[in-house]
Amino acid sequence: MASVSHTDVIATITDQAVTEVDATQNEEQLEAVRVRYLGRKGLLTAQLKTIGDLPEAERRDFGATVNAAKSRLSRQFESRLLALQRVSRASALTSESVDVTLPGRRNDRGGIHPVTRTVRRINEIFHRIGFDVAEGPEIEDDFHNFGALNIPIDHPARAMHDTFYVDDDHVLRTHTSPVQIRYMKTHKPPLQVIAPGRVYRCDSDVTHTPMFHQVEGLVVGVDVSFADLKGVLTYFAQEFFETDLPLRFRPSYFPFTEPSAEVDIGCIFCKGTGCRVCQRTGWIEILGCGMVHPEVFRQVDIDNEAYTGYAFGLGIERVTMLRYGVDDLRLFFNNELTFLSQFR
Ligand code: 2NM
Repeated sequence: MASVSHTDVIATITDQAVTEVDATQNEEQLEAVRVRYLGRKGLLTAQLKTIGDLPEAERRDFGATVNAAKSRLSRQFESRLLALQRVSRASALTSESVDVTLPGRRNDRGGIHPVTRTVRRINEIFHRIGFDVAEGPEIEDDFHNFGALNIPIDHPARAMHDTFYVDDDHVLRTHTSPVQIRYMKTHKPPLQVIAPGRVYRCDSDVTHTPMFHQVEGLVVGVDVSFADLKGVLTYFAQEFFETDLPLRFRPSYFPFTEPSAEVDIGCIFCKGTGCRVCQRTGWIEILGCGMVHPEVFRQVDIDNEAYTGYAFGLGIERVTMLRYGVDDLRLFFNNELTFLSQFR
């Protein structure tokens, strides 16, 4: 009778174990159940240890019963383990999946600042017709920025309220003419050069920024005339604005040129009929120019009997505004991407 009750106990334990195995929700719970029944101190393992209590004749059958129960339970564990692994792999596949159809995150692309674009365009146009491109320091001494340019000591341009002074003898250059002065001291005529770059004036309102950009041009040679100046500037304006526009030269005054002129182009917005941009005149001023003053040549040791020359200067921001239809100078200096990204 004893063996029957032992076999019943094993069947009960095994049925209970199978029920618990099937109820597990994850591998951790399953492993806990396995340890409780099949571990070294597990319930079924403990049954096997009672074999010594049985009569000799019953031990064989009992051992076989326990081993059969253990392998039944082991198979049950294996299949439950596979089932749980299938479930957890399936849920990992959904939760860890990557939607390859989602659009990627783009890197923003930089662009060339409109002022830089204009400088490059102007350099190209003049380079094509034989001009050299020169640069120079932004801090200049009084001689290169004023003296050599025939600008008298008491000229209003030298006043503290127009010029940024670094010290008694140095200023932030107020134009790129000092680059031309340096160029004439290091190059013999004939020469043709443009000097683009930053310039500084103590001025700040809706139409003036304390730093802006200029390009100045200079040609020196034998018999260089005002007609040559008109020809080159007309060519430049038509290349730059990509249209066959008229030029108008109005007499003006600069200390470093004589005669001097201011140059207007026919309004590119109304074609000369009169609009808001040209203030109903049909003309827009874009540059200043003239024949280099003999005193300037004397300052840089160029023989003003043998040579003549012309020079001109224009504001980069101004012609950039005209070319792209920009109506506010400050947009060039705000660094607003909504504005700048239109120039990519
Ligand atoms: C201008 C207008 C007229 C100019 C003169 C010189 C130099 F160095 F040769 F004398 N460079 N640039 C010049 C002449 C600049 O800007 C409105």
